Amino acid sequence: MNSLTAQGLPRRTFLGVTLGAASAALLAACSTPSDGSAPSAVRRVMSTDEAVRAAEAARPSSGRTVSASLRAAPLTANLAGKPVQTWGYNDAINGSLLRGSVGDRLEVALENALPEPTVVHWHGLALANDQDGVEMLTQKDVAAGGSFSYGFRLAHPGTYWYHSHVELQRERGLYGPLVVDDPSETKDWDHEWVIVLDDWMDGVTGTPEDVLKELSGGMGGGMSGGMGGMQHSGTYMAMGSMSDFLGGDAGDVRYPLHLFNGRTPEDPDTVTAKPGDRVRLRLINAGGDTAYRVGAPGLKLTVTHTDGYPVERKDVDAVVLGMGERIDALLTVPAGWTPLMARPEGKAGLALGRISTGSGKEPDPAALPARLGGMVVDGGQLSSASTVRLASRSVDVKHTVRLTGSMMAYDWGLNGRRFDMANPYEGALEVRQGQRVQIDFVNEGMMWHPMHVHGHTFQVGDAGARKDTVIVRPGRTVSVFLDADNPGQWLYHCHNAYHAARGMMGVLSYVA
Ligand SMILES: [Cu+2]
Repeated sequence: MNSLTAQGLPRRTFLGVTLGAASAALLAACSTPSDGSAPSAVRRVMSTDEAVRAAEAARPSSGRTVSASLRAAPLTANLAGKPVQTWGYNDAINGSLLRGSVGDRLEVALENALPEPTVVHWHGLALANDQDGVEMLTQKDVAAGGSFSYGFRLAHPGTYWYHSHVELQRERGLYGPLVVDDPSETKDWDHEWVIVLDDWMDGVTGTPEDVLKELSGGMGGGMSGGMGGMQHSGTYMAMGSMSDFLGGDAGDVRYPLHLFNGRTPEDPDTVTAKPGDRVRLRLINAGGDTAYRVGAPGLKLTVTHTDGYPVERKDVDAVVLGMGERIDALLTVPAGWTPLMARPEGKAGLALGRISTGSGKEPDPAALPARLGGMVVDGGQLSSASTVRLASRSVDVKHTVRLTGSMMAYDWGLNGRRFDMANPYEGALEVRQGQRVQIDFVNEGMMWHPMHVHGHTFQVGDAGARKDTVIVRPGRTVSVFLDADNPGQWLYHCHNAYHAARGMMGVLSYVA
């Protein structure tokens, strides 16, 4: 059952560095090509290099600075009528909305009041490499009780988000939305609704660490003699979560709650509007192991953007977002109450928000349809707007990334390798500034993966959407293209928190 692991690949060579030696990852190192050929000496473009500063200086500048602060700390939230101990930014699950315009410099003062180190990653932004917030690779961890000042230019408009890049911290409440406005955009909507969805278990049935411990035992943990394993189901492990839309296993983890802007359906986020108003939805999936299918029963959504970038508009009945993805859509409000539902794909549960025009009867969550059908799309199935489509040119370098591992052994990896922060460049995807890069994500397993690349917005196929996170279904290959225009060392990984925690990560490495 576990034939897709590191067979035939060279044994990992440990350099003998420890995780405490943060500087090890910040030094240029020899690389071991993924094809097993002899290591070659290359010069890596590090976050402290002049090329990184030059790229930042070349970004648009409005001359304005937007300042914000984030305090990461333990907190008590109220979920479904019960107090829940967790961690979040600025004393909330789902942190403050951070917002600026293209060209603004965003400065964020992070205070770490957690009992352990943290970092903040700015998901989807093409920013300076040394501000990307990846522990070890682009910055030293911010120690418990410490602080760090992030500062970078906002290069592109759109819907983004920020989160701790210590993966299991994100599974608490350490995330929030980030919107970059385009001053030249014509507003064809009356209201805006920023919506962050999340699968929640922390403090209710256990902790993210409890989940990872159980999952790491593998699905085979309850098997005897290799028979009957499919019946095994643990405290947290979800068995039989299947989605036709996602092509197989939908997820690994059961969740007692699904949150819509940090709230449960008993106490839903509600916006008020007039009949006929248009609402711009900015949907963000902050979940750890859950894709959400979002829609308003009986109403069409006009999809306008995914991962911040415009698409050819499309009218659909529902959208699906993998973890880390965003979709913007317009919704025209009818008179009465409009439930906006997010059903966890392949799992039971509901995240819910509502629009009210001040008349009619409030929707009963229990009476909402179990399934949102009709025309359903995910962001990776859309076409890019012509204004953001990559110029046609030949590919300079092509990398193949096999998505490997299985739920059986819970040995998720890339090209059969578990990421090792002590040796981050092993198997790195090497690129040079100015190249057109093709990355083929080849899913060899039985489960989908939302693949995310830091610091870049790739294009899916020849004319597909511009994205930074794309769903790769089992048995399928998704080819993405990007222009290597943001020098540095960038993580790329599965945005399933538990897959990433098990090592489904690698580095997109600029070399000179
Ligand atoms: Cu994954």
